[in-house]
Amino acid sequence: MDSGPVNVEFVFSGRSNVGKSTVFSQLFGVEVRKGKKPGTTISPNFFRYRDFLATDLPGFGYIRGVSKRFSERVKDFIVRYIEENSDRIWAGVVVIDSKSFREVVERWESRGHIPVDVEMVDFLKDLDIEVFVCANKMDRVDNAKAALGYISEKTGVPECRIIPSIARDGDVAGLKSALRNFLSERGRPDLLGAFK
Ligand SMILES: Nc1nc2c(ncn2[C@@H]2O[C@H](COP(=O)(O)OP(=O)(O)OP(=O)(O)O)[C@@H](O)[C@H]2O)c(=O)[nH]1
Ligand SMILES: [Mg+2]
Repeated sequence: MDSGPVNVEFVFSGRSNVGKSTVFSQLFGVEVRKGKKPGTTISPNFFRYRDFLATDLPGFGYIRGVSKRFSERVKDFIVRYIEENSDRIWAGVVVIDSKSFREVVERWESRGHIPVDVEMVDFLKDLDIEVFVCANKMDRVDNAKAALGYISEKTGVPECRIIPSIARDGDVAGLKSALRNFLSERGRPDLLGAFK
């Protein structure tokens, strides 16, 4: 039944250890490996429903205990995967750790670099993929409003597309409804059953 072509795909991307796999399993009700250590997801996790596919990509950025060369290969894989499937990828969910986001951005900017999360958002936009930012680990943030505003300012994604979550505690309701609304607006309410 689910063996025909995939026409609609959502990808979940972001730095290592931000909670991508936790978000993914909460949204779709599937068990995937979640880790204490960064670099838990080495190859993607897939969830299929009719002609819809959700893909939990490996994390990018520094991975502890893993060579720089391997990290580069993971990054190349992610970029190639998204480019090759861009025609069917309707949405990219960039998951971030709301607590460490500011610190990471400041570190990269102080070195004159573009933060990888920002780079990923721009990369998706260039491919005409709709971007949602999942601001995860909100339990570790004191001032939610300030944190969400900062994320919006740095990524250039409007605040209505910056969606807070605490995936560890099962709180992904905001992201779930945003993605469901998006499918409905795009004429595919038949795919709403993909969500838990
Ligand atoms: N405090 C807190 N921890 C969380 C939250 N969501 C996930 N975590 C924890 O973050 C750690 C990493 O979670 P994963 O889902 O494996 O992260 P990932 O982004 O898939 O990691 P990689 O596959 O290595 O890229 C785990 O210990 C989770 O329990 C959250 O909302 N709050
Ligand atoms: Mg993972």
